[in-house]
Amino acid sequence: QPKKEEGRIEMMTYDINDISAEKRSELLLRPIIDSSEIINRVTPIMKDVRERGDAALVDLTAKFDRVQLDCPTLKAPFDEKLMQLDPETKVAIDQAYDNIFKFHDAQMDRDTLTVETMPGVVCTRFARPIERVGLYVPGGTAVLPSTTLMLGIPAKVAGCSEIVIATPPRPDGSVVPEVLYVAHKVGASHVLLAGGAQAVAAMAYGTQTVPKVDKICGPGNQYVTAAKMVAQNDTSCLVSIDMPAGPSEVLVIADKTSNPAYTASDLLSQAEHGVDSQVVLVAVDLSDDELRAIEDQVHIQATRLPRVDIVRQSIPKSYTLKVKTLDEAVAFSNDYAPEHLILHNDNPEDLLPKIMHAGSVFVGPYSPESCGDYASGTNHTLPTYGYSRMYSGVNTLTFVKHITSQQLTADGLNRLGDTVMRLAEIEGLEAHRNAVAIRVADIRK
Ligand code: HSO
Ligand code: ZN
Repeated sequence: QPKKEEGRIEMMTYDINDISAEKRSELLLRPIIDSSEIINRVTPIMKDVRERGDAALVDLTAKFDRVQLDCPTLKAPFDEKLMQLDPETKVAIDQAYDNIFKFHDAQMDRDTLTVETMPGVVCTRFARPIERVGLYVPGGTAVLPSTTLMLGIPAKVAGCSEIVIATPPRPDGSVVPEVLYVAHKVGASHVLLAGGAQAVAAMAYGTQTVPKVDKICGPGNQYVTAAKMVAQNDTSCLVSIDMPAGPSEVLVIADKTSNPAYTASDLLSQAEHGVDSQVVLVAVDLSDDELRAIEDQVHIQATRLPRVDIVRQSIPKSYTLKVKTLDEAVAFSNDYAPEHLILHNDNPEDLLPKIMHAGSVFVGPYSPESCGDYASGTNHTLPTYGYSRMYSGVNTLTFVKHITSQQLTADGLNRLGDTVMRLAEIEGLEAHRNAVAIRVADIRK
């Protein structure tokens, strides 16, 4: 590896054909999170909220957010004065809302699935909304009205009857107006001004002013994630969660046809999220000069960013992997299972059939991740940490469950009866066998 220049914002570089199998495995790993320690820290916080409700929320918000609230909850209808936006912001949110609504509305499962598996044996499946949902909108280093859109719209489309949104208050104790505007648009019933484990606990157990919910969704820091996992494992509150979450991440595949400035801009839009953001560039058969052009752009663009201090920490922890072929790139990406995958190669759409694991894919030079983060229509709450191997991002069906039903005719039961009776016999469950036998005896009389 060539020596790094002092002060240059640069990723590490590896060549897939020079590294050992161990190194390749290591590059696929995310930072290890010691969840037991974090769980030990969130458990007493959650117990406090469970026992003391709103009083605990007020105390914990004073302690962690340094904000003194009289009441932690806003109830719909929300005060219009608290959601005043400048006209351009309102137009932008409304446009994003419409696109996200369109894409998520199209995902809704409105038809009953009906299959006659045998003559007289009819099985159906139909969707019902999860009634009460809690949506966590993080605060932290950036305000995130976009996350309110990404969680609130699918919940609304699914038909959830109670939408509770939790978000940390601003330093003056007020709610971010953009968040409240979106909360209003999606028909939220409550906005809880709290963050962290205390917000999750309030929604999981309910308080004097916060309704208890059935499912908690949304990204958050390690404490939020740990609290969601604790709540999910606590059968006394009977709550489910969307998915485990880790730091946000992107993998970009770039070949000779890619625009170095575009590629760098995509790497940086991920790197600015946080010091723990994961950024990977897979460079396909690039010459030293071609790679250097991307690296130069990363450095130049990074130094101009207001969040350069965050990027200075996240970029050096990130890496470029040099590969010879597109197939090597895809194989690595599938093993990494990124949250976001950006394709800056020739005929990028041809690669899609080979992509096995990714939260969301951004195809070609004019599809920056930023569009999916905000406004094109897809959801930005996506599986991180390699969980895109088995989890989908948040979507309309996140807020829906399915019920199945069946109806057999006498003829159907007559045809199926012997099979069921035989299987019941094998399992030694005589009452099961009898429930069929008693009917079949009548039918066959
Ligand atoms: N890229 C983030 C989402 C986001 N970006 C919100 C900007 N605002 C995680 O997918
Ligand atoms: Zn983003």
